[in-house]
Amino acid sequence: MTQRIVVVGAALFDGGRLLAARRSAPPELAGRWELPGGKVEEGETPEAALARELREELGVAAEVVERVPGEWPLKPPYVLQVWSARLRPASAAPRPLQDHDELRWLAPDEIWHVDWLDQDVPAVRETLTRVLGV
Ligand code: 9L3
Ligand code: MG
Repeated sequence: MTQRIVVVGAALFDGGRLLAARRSAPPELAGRWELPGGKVEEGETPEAALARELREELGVAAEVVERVPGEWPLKPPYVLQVWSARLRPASAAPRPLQDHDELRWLAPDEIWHVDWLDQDVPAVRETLTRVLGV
C-alpha cells in the first residue's frame, strides 16, 4: 500500500502558550500528550480539516495561521503535518470533548514538562523554532 494519509496537528497558541492535549484513546496512546487534530477526509483541505478537528475535539472556533514546515512519520500510512492556529475572538475555551481527558496551556519553559507522543516530539520542536524562535 503506497497511499499516504495526512494527519493534521494544531499548534494552538494563546498569549504565547501552546495547547497540549492528553489522549484517552486508543489504549496504546492513552496518557501521552499531542498536538490536537486528526485525519484529513477525502475532498477536504488540510486547513479545513484542522478547523473541523479542533471544533469536534475541543469545541473551539480556531483560525489556522500557517504551516510549520516539515512532515513527520506516524504509523504507516499516516504522516503528521502541523499548522499554527489561534482561537477566534468569540471562541469558547477549549475543553476535552473527544479522545482527550486533559488539556494544558504550556508556557515556553513548560513545553517539555508533558510526555508528548514520540512522533509529536520533533513536530513540537520544529514548531517552537518556527513560531516562538526558541
Ligand atoms: N497522531 C499523532 N499525533 C498527533 C495527532 C493529531 C495524531 N498530533 C496519530 C494518532 C493516531 C493517528 O495519528 O494513530 C490519527 O489521529 P486521530 O484521528 O486518532 O486523532
Ligand atoms: Mg484526533
